[in-house]
Amino acid sequence: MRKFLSLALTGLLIAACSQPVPVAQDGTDLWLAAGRSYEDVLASVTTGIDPALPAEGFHIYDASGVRHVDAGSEAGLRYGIYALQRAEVLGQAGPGMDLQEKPFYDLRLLNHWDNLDDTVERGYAGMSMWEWTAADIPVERIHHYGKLCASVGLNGAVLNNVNANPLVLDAEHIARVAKIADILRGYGIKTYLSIKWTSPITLSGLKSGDPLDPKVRQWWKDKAAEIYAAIPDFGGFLVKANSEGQAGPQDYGRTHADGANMLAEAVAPYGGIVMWRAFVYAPTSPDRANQAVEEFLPLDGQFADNVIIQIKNGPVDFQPREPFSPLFGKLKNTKMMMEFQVTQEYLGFSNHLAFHGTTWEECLQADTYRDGPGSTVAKMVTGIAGVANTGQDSNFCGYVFAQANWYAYGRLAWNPTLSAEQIADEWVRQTFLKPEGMKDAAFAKKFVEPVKGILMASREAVVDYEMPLGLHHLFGGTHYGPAPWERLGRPDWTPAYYHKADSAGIGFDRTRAGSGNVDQYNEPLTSTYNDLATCPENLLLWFHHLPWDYKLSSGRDLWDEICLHYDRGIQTVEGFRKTWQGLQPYVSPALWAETDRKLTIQASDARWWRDACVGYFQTFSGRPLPADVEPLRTPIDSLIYRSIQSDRLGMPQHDEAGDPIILMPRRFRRPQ
Ligand code: GCV
Repeated sequence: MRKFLSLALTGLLIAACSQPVPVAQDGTDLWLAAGRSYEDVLASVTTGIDPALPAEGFHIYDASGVRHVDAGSEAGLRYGIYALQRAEVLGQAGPGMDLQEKPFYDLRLLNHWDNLDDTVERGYAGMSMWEWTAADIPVERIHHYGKLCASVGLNGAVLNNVNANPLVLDAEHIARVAKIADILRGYGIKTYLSIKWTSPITLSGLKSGDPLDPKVRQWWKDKAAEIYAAIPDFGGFLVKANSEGQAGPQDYGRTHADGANMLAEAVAPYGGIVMWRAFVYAPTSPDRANQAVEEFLPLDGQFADNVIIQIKNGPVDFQPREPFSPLFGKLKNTKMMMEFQVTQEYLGFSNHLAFHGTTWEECLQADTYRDGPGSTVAKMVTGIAGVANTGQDSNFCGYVFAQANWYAYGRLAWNPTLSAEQIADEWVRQTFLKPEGMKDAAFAKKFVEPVKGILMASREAVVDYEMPLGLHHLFGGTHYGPAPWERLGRPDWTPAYYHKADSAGIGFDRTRAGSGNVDQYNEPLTSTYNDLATCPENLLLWFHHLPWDYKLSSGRDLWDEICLHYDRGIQTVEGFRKTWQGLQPYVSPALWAETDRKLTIQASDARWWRDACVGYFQTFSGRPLPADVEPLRTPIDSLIYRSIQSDRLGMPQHDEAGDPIILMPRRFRRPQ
């Protein structure tokens, strides 16, 4: 008996000793957490600049037992060292390693929507990371940012919001921007600025902003000279003009091309560029999705060589799912640039786990058929920009899983053919430290794989619980919660404009019989989208208005299918929570608890979305919920016209249980 007890105790002891011990980390290293430091990797290899290699390219190889990293430039060398560091973490840096790479795009930018008062438009990670209002620039943070960007190959940053403040071009701000540029240059990053069209009027009292007015043209030339004197490698301007109330050349009867070319002329002598946004739409149009093509196609071929048209991935506005913007398949003689949104404006801010690797993979790999089959969106664009999700938070992004989107964006900007799954795998292995005493294989199986599974399923989960089957823009004012009932105000800012639900059915008719949006795509897409038999079901209600009893491929009615998708979204997030619960032994307590709280909020928000949308649409469909879905948690009468309480920066508030704090509609609120 004694022998048996002692054997059992030894067994227990061994089991206890072999328990993995999570490594404490707080997420401030982001994906540079695992592996050797950049400096250690650099010190361990022989480096060389080889002008025969592409400027930003590198070659890692072994010769005579020595590891070499050669590159076309200092920037290329940096990318090579980071690539080697990543390969080491991924176990791909064994003897005989031979890796040669160069970036697919020359322009790989982050766009910061940071305001000069330090607020960040659609920022969910604290105030502006540039600290515009502080006495001096935050040197340490900017170095940290530079390292993170360089580690994924990003080489440009537009520092300020596209809804620009003209003061960014005054002498004081130019001097400040020059200091930031001096740091970023060390990481191979060029600095750019967004400009306000009316700057000559506000800053120098000019009477007009007409791009054909010689005085206006000279003002911009002088301004460019002033900027380049301070920042010799300044990248150029990003412009939002004649869009959402911003002024632009059309106010003077001129075209986008007139405006862009005037700025292009000002920066051309210095090698600068102009990124002119195609995000334009008028409230009177019957279909907002048509407008970029309507305005820009007639101008194809009229833009200067150093102008590039920056186009959002979808034709509306960074919705959880949109088809790619038809403009990508239409412009033939104009340079185009992709605009993705890294910050999660429409996907739960920094509260919801929504990995965009899959969103962007879907878009980049989509075929525009512009030059025949194989004309992917990735091949149509010559540059790429991502609206950043950074702020002053110590982890930059508000939450560890939000960092995955910055990482994924950078990796796809470097190589748009990478798969979302590979990127997810890389990010998990580089970000989360393997617990002490745990073998690589066990870590991969027990932690990396399940977390990767969460990432890969996450965007579709958001689509399901926010707006499945091609529904879009069902948001309330802050773009966080649901408001399908909203129909007051500017029509193209209201959900009712997009879902068009009535007793007959739901969806936006963009077929030839409707807004004709399908005709902006090239064949065979026009026919594919136009025809109900071939339209992909995940875009069904984007392109078609259908009766509630329309039969889907599952054999179910549209109404039932909508309910099932909302329910599936909730169940998927509940699955994430369960998986994460089981991962507690492997993750730093701080990171584990942070994510656990976020997933609790996400699951509750998913129910709020479902209750609001299904409950509201049910008032039109008049049908019961299918038997196999979770019943609504809150009846529609208690949700309609209500929104979430937000703090002064617009961050939504949740209670201890993670439930959204829902406000009474304004007219029902008791006077204070
Ligand atoms: C910077 C959407 C966002 C705005 C943003 C705009 C744009 O409308 O809600 O915050 O403004 O897009 O991309 O210009």
